[in-house]
Amino acid sequence: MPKGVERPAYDRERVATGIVHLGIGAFHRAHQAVCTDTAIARAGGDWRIEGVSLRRPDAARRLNPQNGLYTLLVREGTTTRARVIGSIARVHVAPEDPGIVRARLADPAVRICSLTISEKGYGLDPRGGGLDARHPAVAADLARPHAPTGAVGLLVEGLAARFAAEIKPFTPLSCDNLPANGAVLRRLVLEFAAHRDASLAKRIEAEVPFPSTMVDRITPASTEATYADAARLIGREDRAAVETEPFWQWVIEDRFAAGRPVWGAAGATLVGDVGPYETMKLRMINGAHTLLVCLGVVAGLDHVRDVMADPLLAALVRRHMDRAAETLEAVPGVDFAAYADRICRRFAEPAIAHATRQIAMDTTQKLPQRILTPAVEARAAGRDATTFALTVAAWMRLCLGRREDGSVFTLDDPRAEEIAAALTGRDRDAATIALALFALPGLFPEALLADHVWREQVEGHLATLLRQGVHAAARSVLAA
Ligand code: CS2
Repeated sequence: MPKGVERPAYDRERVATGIVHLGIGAFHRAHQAVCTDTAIARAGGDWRIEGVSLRRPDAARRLNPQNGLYTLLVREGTTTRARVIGSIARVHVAPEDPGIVRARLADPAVRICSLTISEKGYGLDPRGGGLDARHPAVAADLARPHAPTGAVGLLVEGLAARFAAEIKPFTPLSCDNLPANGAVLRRLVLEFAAHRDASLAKRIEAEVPFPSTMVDRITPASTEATYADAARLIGREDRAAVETEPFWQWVIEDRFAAGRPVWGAAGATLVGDVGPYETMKLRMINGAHTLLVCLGVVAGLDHVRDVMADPLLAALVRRHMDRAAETLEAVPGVDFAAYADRICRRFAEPAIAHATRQIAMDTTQKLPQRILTPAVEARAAGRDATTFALTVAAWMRLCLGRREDGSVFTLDDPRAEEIAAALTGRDRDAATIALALFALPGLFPEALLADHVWREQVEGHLATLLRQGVHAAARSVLAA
């Protein structure tokens, strides 16, 4: 191993598994797995991670042959630092090994089951926030609860197995960008469990904590450049390498059924209430992301940094952060203006190639918490909600699947078919497009649908986007 590459500072073989993680993608490897690696190095504890892929085998194929080890590249300016992370013990592929997740979750040594399964993995009904029985994994698991394939079904089966064997429950730990992610997961698990057996639901309700967490680290999907730099820096091929920025933040509600790693000693923040941090992060970072990527994709800008290199668009992004901040309650120790400045620097970082298409994925799953809920609040408080309206218009423009230069792209969204059906024959005129997309069941809150002034704003921005383009729309909002 070349000098200067940090390696696990502990004997991996002597550290047993304490965590099962569902959804072992790049984000987990750049965030929680790193913090856990540091925590084990600082204070020991049997807290290594067994990852689970719920669908594709890629992560297992890449990580298992190298005994779970992988390279974390941290990029900033012209520097790329490599660190080898040792916290992942192995990866299971749930579809290839049905029963493995249940077995691992029934192991008393496993005390936490964390998740990064993305917004769409939860099976959340946008209408009421409960379990969506039409979600493919939820529907399949409700039909066969003892052979689950989705996250919620697996958690319930795992908890049921623990109770049956008189083992203390593990703590489910959501690390996805959802508001009150612990409370959301709890509701879904309880509703699912109640379908199986009311007493199981009661027991989960009484005995299982569902802490919420706020996670933050910009993690672009790995590319050939990631693998090439990893190979150069560590001196061997690593197709499991991930790349990220120096900044990271993890705020965790400190309620665990059977302990946790000393994540605090590794830089995480343990608090009693994650809510204000989560709302701030979702509205300021993720909301601004959604605005800038919808515009960026349409304008043919491939990376977040390209959007931020355009002074007009960067000013618009900053304006949106300020408007988002106006909807927030105070967060201990945080100055929103300084927080926004920092996010702008992170977005603009030239060393980070974060694809606008990557973030624009699944926007229907992201709009409610990032844009629509704060828009409702801003309107109710009589505040300016123009940038929220522009974001919705930009998403509607994105839904047309063609850029300003006329080139086409595929909309990557679980509701893409519905969107395409709603737009068939209607994709020319702003008013018709807006009407069709406002009618998507469950997406827009009633308060916005009934707000004619705001709807007209959306339609107006969409008309500008269609006729004059992204820059004209940005200019008109900044001038207002
Ligand atoms: C992004 C997030 O893909 C997205 O929707 O907004 O993944 C974002 O990069 C992270 O939340 C940053 O912490």
